[in-house]
Amino acid sequence: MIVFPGYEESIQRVYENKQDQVFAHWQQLDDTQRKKLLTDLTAVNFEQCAAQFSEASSNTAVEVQGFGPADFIRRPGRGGDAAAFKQARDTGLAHLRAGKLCAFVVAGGQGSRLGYDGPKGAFQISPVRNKSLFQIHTEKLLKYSRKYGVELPFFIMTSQANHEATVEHFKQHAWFGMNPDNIRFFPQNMIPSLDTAGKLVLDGPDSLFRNPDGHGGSLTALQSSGALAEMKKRGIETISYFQVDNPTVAIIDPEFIGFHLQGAAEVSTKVLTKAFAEEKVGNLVRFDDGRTGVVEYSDLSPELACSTNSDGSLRFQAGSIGIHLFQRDFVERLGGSSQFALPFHVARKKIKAWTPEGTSEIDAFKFEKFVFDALPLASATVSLEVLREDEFAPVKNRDGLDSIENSRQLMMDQHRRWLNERGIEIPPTVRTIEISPLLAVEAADLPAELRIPAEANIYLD
Ligand code: UD2
Repeated sequence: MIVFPGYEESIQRVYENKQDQVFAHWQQLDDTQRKKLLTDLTAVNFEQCAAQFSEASSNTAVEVQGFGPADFIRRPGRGGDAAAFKQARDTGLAHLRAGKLCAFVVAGGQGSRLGYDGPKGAFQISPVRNKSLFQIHTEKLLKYSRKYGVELPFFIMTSQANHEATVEHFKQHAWFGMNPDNIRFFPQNMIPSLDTAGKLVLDGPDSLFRNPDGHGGSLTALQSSGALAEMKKRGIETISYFQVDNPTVAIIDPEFIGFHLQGAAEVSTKVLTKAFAEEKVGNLVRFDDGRTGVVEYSDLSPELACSTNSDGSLRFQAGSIGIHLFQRDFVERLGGSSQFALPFHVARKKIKAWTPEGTSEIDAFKFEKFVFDALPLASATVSLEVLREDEFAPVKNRDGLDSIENSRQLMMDQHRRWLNERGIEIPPTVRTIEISPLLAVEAADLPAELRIPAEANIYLD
């Protein structure tokens, strides 16, 4: 057994769990490297690794049974009750104006799929001014804040890969006008990947191969980073959760908040009608025991995804788009109890593993938590329908589906619709158009007397 002062217990645990292959090159390491490797190993939860491996290797793919489609609140004009929406709005506004809301974005991802080497949130996307996703979201919050006369703190989950670059992006742009005291960054946790024999893998002589623990890890990271405690101190009761890659998300939505509160929900979620059967969004389901949940597109068989009702509509038509509300005390309960822990989803992927003989590609298991697995753990949930054109323009890929171009076009379409709604004429010369969130986060914010010059590129602020 190797020895290193101060790490006796950790070393023993590594041997007890038969993971001492990570010490094969011990003699070649200097003391700094040894300490670094042992620090990584000290953070490993070996029991959890063993349980994850046993599940991953037993090949128990998620069984596509035991659930059916779930119901949701429909919008007025699509079967919903306009009076209920008005009432929900009033309830939501009161909660919001009382300072009980904050915004929370999961932004651990990198822009690699967009061909951008940096935090995804720093990717520049707006059609005229080329604002980054972070700028759009922050300016929206500033606008909501002014509009509703209340401070709206912004919590941002980063990852180890992009934490510093994210903070730097905000610093360089003077926090996009927001008071930095109201912005809090914290990185998500990482967990070890395992090879197909359940062994820990190295990604360098002194470091374990680890991957971010998924956006489901955000709920534990909120707790461990102290963000939840800060929310409590600020009197925040409800967390408005969204994904960084969606520039049209209505971050603060009084109707959604109102329905959430009226339903005494601990978690609520927004859904839209899927564009096609196998669209890459989660599927809103009702489990046989009555609980609501989401089954990820990759876990729903093509047969079920494509199954239809007698009128030809999709059986699983409600798609989850990663917009949720969480009660703070529910997240506290989740973070503080292993009973409520979210399950891990496993993906078999190629990874670059380091060994003393060199680096090579190997098959490995990566583990991730999905935040929507919190839904079935809640005592009550609310699912609200939104319109795709109002709230969903994800930018995922350089080209093809959910492309950069698509997302820009959807933003422009939304802004054109707002102007039309307000009766503001758009001259035929206009090719690209962008409304600053600081001017409007919905049509009603636009001054009806606004005049648009006959030019090609229009930016309204
Ligand atoms: C996600 C949803 C899908 C649908 C779709 C809508 C999951 C598993 N899938 O699919 O159901 O709602 O979005 O756009 O939720 N992130 C982190 N840390 C992580 C992993 C992800 O911060 O460890 C962030 C990431 O920066 C992004 C968001 O979570 O903002 C979504 O992640 P994704 O792009 O991997 O999810 P996707 O598109 O497969």
